[in-house]
Amino acid sequence: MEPILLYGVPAGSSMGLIAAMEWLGKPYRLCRVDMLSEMQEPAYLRINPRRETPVLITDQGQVLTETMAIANWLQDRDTERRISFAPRSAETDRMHQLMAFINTGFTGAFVPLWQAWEMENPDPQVKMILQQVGNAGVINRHDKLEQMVGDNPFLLGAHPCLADAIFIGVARWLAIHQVAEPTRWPKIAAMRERISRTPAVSFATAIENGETPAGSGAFLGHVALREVIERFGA
Ligand SMILES: N[C@@H](CCC(=O)N[C@@H](CS)C(=O)NCC(=O)O)C(=O)O
Repeated sequence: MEPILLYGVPAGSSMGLIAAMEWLGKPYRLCRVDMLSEMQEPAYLRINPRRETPVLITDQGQVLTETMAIANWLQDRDTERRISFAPRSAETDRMHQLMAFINTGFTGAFVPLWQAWEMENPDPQVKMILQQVGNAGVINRHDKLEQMVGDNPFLLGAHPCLADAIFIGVARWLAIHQVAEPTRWPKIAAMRERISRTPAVSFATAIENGETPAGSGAFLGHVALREVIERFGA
């Protein structure tokens, strides 16, 4: 079977993994998960007991959670090195370094902002503190990433790789939460712009928006979440 990537809407980080699937160019399917409704249902816990996206159903029908594990699965199957580099190379080490930074501190800095955003009947003081902590963390992590981004067109050179995929799924959260002007970090802003203009990211964004874009040809269609849970859930 083809692997199935479960991606979360609205604005899930998993959008970047859809782009990675496109760059990889091997057949895959998608499963759309509304994080505000479907993911809150008890049935979703059969797929991910931590109630999160992304999730990959592998070609062996195994459920694989966690962005870094899914990225590693893709890297292992990237025999043509379209989104990764030779094992044990300096580029691979650097790619893993950037992926780890983006998936941990950089992504995690937004958590208080999402918590404030999701609060029902919020206590204004609690909400304000969450926003202050979130804004400070996001600014700090952007300062650090700005120092790490080189002068290449993409994070690791002339072509996008898994690090660009993980970055682009999260980079838009800066604007969503209106933390600061993106131009405050010119290298990050230029990188985001370049990655966003790739056909794979346009495709992934259109998929998120519920459109039916023409992609690379690797995408074989959606599978309903109910079917995924029935077939692959615990
Ligand atoms: N450690 C997980 C975190 C994934 C994650 O934070 N997913 C978000 C969407 S981008 C989510 O599912 N959030 C659900 C929620 O917090 O309600 C990973 O790296 O895959």
